[in-house]
Amino acid sequence: MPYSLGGVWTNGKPFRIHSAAHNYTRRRPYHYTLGLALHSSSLGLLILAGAVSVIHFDSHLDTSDPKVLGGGLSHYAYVTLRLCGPGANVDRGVNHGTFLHIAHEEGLVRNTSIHAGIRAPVSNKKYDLKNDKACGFKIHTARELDRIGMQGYIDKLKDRVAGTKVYISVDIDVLDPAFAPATGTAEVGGWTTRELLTILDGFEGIEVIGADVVEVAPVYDNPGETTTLAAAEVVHSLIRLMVEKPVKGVQ
Ligand SMILES: [Mn+2]
Repeated sequence: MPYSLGGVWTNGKPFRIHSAAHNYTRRRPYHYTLGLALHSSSLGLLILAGAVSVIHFDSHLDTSDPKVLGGGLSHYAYVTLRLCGPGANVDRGVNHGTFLHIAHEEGLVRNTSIHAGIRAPVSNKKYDLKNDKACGFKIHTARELDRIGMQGYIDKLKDRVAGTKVYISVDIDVLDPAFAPATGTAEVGGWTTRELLTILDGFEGIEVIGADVVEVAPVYDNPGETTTLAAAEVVHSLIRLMVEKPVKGVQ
């Protein structure tokens, strides 16, 4: 079953939280959620976070128009939306490839958002890329890292979200299958675990209001648990960002 960690600010009561994350953060005004989830679960956390810049690490865009890639509304996504967004229209084809499109329609995504690590093919290049831009995203491919270097890549991402509250969503398939084989829609040509961790550590100073790591499927992992080890370390980096730079104006 997919495994994920999400962390999110809420002004109200905290979501049910994992004891480890809770112990790590209870002296800070942060609330975290941990769960088992596909990427569609990020929508529930985004509803809690409000209008934010999304830094979306993934090999796929996940802004697909439900009219093109609709259907497959999962029970989990339905329940999440019912719990987190009483006003949300849940009958719109939420799935792990459309949730950012829905988030945009709900006014949750600022037009300062980013995809990073992208390399998967799109079904209709012209339409999908235009739609993606309309959803508020700028695309940075996985291979762009080879061209502009680590610091250049980090700087581009940080410049785009400067001055805004940021939600970081990490689909583990942003990593190359050599480093994260246990995921449902693996794409070759991705980053090493070290590269992703270095990018995340380079975000020091960003106001991270929430985060998640999704699409890890431990049942597909190898005996060395390569994927879950990588995911755990990504989680650690995300928590550190949130703890070290408290978000202003949130109690
Ligand atoms: Mn993906």
